Amino acid sequence: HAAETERTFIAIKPDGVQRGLISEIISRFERKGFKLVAIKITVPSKDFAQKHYHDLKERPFFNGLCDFLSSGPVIAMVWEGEGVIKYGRKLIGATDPQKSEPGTIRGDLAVVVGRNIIHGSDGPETAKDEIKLWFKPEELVNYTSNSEKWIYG
Ligand code: DGT
Ligand code: DGI
Repeated sequence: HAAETERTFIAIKPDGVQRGLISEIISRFERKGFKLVAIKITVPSKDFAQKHYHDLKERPFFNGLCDFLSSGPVIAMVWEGEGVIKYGRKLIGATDPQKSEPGTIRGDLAVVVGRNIIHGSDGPETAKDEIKLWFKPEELVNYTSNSEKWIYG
């Protein structure tokens, strides 16, 4: 049903991993009612980080940002659910944690833009591209969660 129509790419960056926030972040998506369909821990290469952030390559912070993403383990995930792309961004909060609302992941757990602990796809096209960049098709798991009927009715 509708729960299987939309997927987004979410990554906990090296700062989130080092600060012990993996379970905190995962639980926010899980408790909302979204479904985890892929997950891995990986240290992206600099080249890979540049591919991930290719849209930002003209920005002055691009090099530092790619160095940072490739500086340690990242938790890469695909989450599924109705409206998960847009609502995932809402759970994450504004790019600059000084501007993210309390109650959001960045608002509650981060302070500066260069260490904003999490990435989420910003639209259907980037979601598709990022899932393809980070995961092989066979790494995505199709399953029905027992709670779906209680989440979607
Ligand atoms: P770090 O790793 O926290 O010690 O600091 P940086 O400077 O290595 O890391 P980052 O990603 O904040 O910045 C990379 C470079 O980009 C750094 O030389 C400063 C520059 N930069 C960062 N944000 C901005 C910005 O908003 N505007 C301009 N013009 N440059 C920026
Ligand atoms: O999708 P977002 O992560 O919310 O935002 P984005 O795609 O515009 O930027 C990607 C990342 O780049 C962001 O999570 C942190 C970094 N970034 C964005 N704007 C700035 C920045 N880093 C620095 N240092 N300065 C910025 O102005």
